[in-house]
Order: sequence, then C-alpha cells, then structure tokens
Amino acid sequence: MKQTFPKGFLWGGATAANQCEGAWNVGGKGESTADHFTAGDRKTPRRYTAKIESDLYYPCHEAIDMYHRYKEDIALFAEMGFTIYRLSIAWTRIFPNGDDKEPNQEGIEFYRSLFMECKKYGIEPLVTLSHYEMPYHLVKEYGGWANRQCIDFFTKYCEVVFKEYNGLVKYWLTFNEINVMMQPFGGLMAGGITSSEDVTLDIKTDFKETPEEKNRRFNALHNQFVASAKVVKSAHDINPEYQVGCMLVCIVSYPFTPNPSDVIATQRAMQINNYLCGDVMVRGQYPYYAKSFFDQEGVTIEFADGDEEVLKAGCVDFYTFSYYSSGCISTDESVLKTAGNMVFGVANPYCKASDWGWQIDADGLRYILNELYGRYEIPLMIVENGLGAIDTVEEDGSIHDPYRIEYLRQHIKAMREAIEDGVDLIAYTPWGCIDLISNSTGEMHKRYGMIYVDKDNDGNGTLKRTRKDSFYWYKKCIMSNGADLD
Ligand code: BGP
Repeated sequence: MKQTFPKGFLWGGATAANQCEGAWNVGGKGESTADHFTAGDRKTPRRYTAKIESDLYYPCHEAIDMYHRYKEDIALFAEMGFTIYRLSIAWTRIFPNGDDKEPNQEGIEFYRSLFMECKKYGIEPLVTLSHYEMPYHLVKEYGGWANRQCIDFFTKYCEVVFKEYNGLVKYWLTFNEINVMMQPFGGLMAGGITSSEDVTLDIKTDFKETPEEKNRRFNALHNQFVASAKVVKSAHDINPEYQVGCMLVCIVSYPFTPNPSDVIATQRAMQINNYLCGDVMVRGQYPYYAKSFFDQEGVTIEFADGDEEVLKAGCVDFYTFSYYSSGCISTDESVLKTAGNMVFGVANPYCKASDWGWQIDADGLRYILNELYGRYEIPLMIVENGLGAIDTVEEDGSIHDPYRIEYLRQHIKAMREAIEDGVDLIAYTPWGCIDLISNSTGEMHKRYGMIYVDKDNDGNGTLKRTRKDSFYWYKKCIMSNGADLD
C-alpha cells in the first residue's frame, strides 16, 4: 500500500506579485522597487536603476500579465487540484506611494476578486504581505526600511487588507525570505534599503557595502522584525482565526569535512543564516548568539522603547520556508566556492547541480524539516521549492519536463519521510507553479512552472499558457494525496 499524506494536507503552488502580475502602472498602482530592476541572465547580473530608463527592459513591468489573466490561471490551478495558492499582494496596489492617506480602491477590489476566484474552486489563499518589493516612494523619500516610519506605513497597509479580506483569507505571511537581509546584497534584493543611485545586483561575487550601509541593513531588518510582530498582533486582534507565519529562505549547510573547525563553522552558519531570524519571529526575542555576531560585525541595533515587548507579543503561528538546495562549509581557503541559492557554499560531491548551479538535495529537505520542527514545534509549510530549468516546446506544442517531475518526486518523498518522523508539515506550495520572471536573474528562461508561458528573455511571446507533463503528474499526485508519485 502506498502511503498518503495526512488528511487535509494542503497542496498548491506559489507566485509573487512582481514576478507574475505585470500591469505595473495600471489600476492606480504606484512604482515599486521591483519595477526598477532590469533583466539579466545566467552571466549578466540584473541592474537596479534609480530612474526608469525608456531604453532599458524591465521584465516585471509586464511579467506574465497575470493581472489580466488570473481567472484563466486560477482555473488551471484548480484543474491540478490545488487546495492552497500562495501569492503576494503588491503593497503599491493598495497604497501606491506607501504614505498615502487613503488606500487605492481599485487595488483593493482587484485582490478581492482574485481571492473570490480562489474560493470559487475551494482554494485557500496564502498571502505574502511583502514579497521582495515596497513602494519606491518610501525608499526615495524616507530611505526605506532603515527608517522606522516604514513600520507604521506597513502596519497601516496590513490592517487595511486584514479588514478588507476578512472571511476570504485565513493564512498570511509577513516578509518573504526575511533572512536574506543577513546577506550583504539582501537589502537591495529584498527592496528594503534600495539606494537612490544605480546599483548592479551581482550576487555571484562579493556585494560591496560600507560599514554604515551594513549597519543600516541590520537596522532595517530589526525594523522589519518589529513591523512583522506588530502585524501578527493586529491580525489576531482583527480576527482571532487568522494564522500568520514567518517566511525564510532555508540555507542548509553541511560541514565539508569532519574537521571540527568545519563543524563549528557550519553550526555558526546555520545560526546566522537561518535561526537568528527564525528565533526572533517564533520565540519573540533575539537569540543568545546574536550579540556576539553583531559585535563581530560592528553593528549596533537601535532598539526603541517597547520593541522587546512588541517582539514578544507578535510571535508567529506557523513557520514557512523556501527550500531549493544545500551546500557545504569549509574552513579551508583553498577549497573552491560555488554559487548556490544566494549564498556561497562549497559544492557537495554527493549532489548534482541545476543549470544555474543550485545543488539538488532532497534528503536535505527531510533533514531541515526535522531540525526546524525540533527547534520550534509549530506547524511548518514548504512555500517554495522546485527546479529552475530550460524547457523545450516540441513541434506539436507539448512540453516534456521529466527533470522537473523527478525533482518534485524526490522532494515530496522526503516530505513524506519527515512526516513519518513526526514532523507537523501541513502544506506544500512549489515555486512558480506557472512560469514567471526569475527573481535573481530577471529571466523567463529559468522556468519552474507546471504551466508553460510563451514569453522569452527579451519580452517577446504570446503569453499563451500550456500544460507541461509535470502538470498532469502533479495533478495525479494531488488527487492521490501524495500516494501516487510514479
Ligand atoms: C526565492 C524567491 C522567489 C523566487 C525563487 C526562485 O528566493 O522568494 O521570489 O524567485 O527564489 O529564485 P529565482 O527566481 O532566482 O530562480
């Protein structure tokens, strides 16, 4: 007998507003930081331009035009059997500048209608409040998240949507991959402290920042912690049934050798890259190792009166994360580093890598599910996972993607094993269930979807949607509640 997942397990997919909606200046929407990133590719980093230049290509401006096609897309998700769909609200559709007195009604109605479409099919929306973007005006005029005023602007925006969508949404996430702010390029990528000058987002080499910029980045992160805790509390006050989670990029590291120095360095990396943010959001306070870390980095976190109480009162209800790959840590300088999912690690000789150099490691998912559940003992969701790959459209229009099916199969098996271990995993929303703009490179060709979108890296294409082989495979998996992975 094949093993099924627990009854009520939520199956779905994940997207983010700036990577799929397009319509960047339609319906009263304001400019977001994501609108300022040009396209790149595997070799060329994306550029952030302070002004939108008419001769440059900004892939998020049109993206896959889901703004106008969400009904068709949600119908396809329903056909696969989704019971949950992770999406984000573009803050700039609700408050175009971020500091507006009144919200933009057209933006509010857009998401209302989208959520109602989900409900029509019995799909539970899982809504990220801030997915790698914020109103550009807040960056330009206030300096972004390093300015504490953003806490109030964000809280106001969240309270509006908590009230507007009461009854339509149950699950909320505050900041996407908040722990990316621990990395030097994090402030720019996460849209938190974007500069008023042009910058190249080169995450493959060392992203340079001055000591002042580093200090600003960590204080911006602190402000996001405070903002997150505040809105967790507001959500519970507005509707006690609301469930609010954190969202972190899961950076799994193994010691490259049993040399104790590699083991200690790995422990430290896991603390800094993952647990520091998780501990603040789940436990409501900075962990014991935060002080030595900030001292080492020459960073001073400016606590305002009441911050400690706010953090304590805003602990999340569940923990969510993205998981794509793992890497190794070596203290031996002569060991070669390789690019992984946003951080440098040493290649693991036991794992293969994707075309973009992300190492594939399904066992790492079982490992981290056990680590996280053992540490926090609250429900977990995997809200991003998948393989970014180049797909080929056959002459008859079909798309065969066995590599993606294999990736999903292995990771779903690992999830099942973790559940058998006793982990309380409640949902799975693989990333980019429909092809969309890559966040790190701005490409279309790095595809994750089970639904193909006809568009290329230069923005050409009909935007037509086509079911890939993985579409039918995932549908079968969902129908059997994870039992049929053949
Ligand atoms: C995560 C982001 C997503 C998404 C994904 C895949 O870090 O939260 O927005 O894009 O990674 O990454 P990429 O698009 O760079 O392949």
